[in-house]
Amino acid sequence: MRFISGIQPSGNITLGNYLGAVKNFVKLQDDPRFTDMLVFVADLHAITVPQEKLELRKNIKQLVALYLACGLDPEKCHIFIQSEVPHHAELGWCLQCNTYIGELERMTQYKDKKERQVAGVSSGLLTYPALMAADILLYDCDCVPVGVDQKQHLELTRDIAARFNNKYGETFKIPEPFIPEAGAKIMSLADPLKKMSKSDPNPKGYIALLDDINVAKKKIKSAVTDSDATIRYDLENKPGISNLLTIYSCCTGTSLKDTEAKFKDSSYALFKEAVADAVAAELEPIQKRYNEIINSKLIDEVLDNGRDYAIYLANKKLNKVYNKIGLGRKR
Ligand code: AQP
Repeated sequence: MRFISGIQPSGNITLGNYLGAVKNFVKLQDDPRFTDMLVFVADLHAITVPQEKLELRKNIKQLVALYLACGLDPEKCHIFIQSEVPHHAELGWCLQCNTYIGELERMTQYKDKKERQVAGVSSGLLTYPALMAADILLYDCDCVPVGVDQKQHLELTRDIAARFNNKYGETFKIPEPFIPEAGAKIMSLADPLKKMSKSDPNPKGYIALLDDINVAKKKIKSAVTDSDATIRYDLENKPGISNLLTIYSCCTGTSLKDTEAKFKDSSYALFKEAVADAVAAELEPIQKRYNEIINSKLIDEVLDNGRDYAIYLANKKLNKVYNKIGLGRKR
């Protein structure tokens, strides 16, 4: 089976991106069901909202180094930058022409991000899911590991693929979502009703993988909780504590049930201390490897190989799509 997934270089990669996505990719590398893996840097998606040029370039490189530092192995997984494979944008356009505006307007991420834009909403923010569909359908992927927040986009990808197949004949494989059992949605530390996001203007809401360890610990210790003083998993009434239980569970590999039992008689202060230590233990080795990789030649080598492989696969699929639609001359 083949899988693909990507992350936008739209800021500093957070603990949410790591626990909901990257940590899962690393596990899947050793799952014998997966014989081919593609992980990319979704830079075309990042420009749906304004990005500063130098910051974007820095974030792209940083994300590749973090993929490697978190344990993605270029021997097992092809890593590439989306904009270096132009087929994504080309297929994205074809799929956009087979997607209805009403479908795009229903996407909750579009509605949320639209509200946050102060200086105008780009049409790319609306059409983003058609490009995401192209990212996946180009490679005949069997499944896409994502956090819960991307489930709706993946369902739209399946609808777009089925519609295209109906209209033009069998072209795309219909992919399945692959959502981790735990960590699928890590919440903001400043507002546990909101998802932890790398573009959150309030840095207290997220832990970046490259945050100074003491800063990261401090953010956990000042995470918003409640005044009820009992530690139990209750998303509705205790979202802050539930989020910290999830973070501890994902970082240490302890089940949620065992984590709850372990801390049921703790004070909030001791519990937060333990969560902060667990996060620090997860971040420290990643940061050490990151510092070894960020200025090495490995990044370009990995990206060149990943790009070439992605282009090889994408070319075949795009030719098929153009022939089915009747674009250009027969290829
Ligand atoms: N809080 C989260 N908990 C679990 N998983 C998460 N993901 C994102 N946030 C969480 C998963 O990370 C992957 C990459 O996401 P993305 O960068 O493509 O877009 P996003 O979902 O919009 O992530 P952010 O951090 O919220 O980015 P911005 O702030 O730029 O919008 C996906 O698999 C996602 O599910």
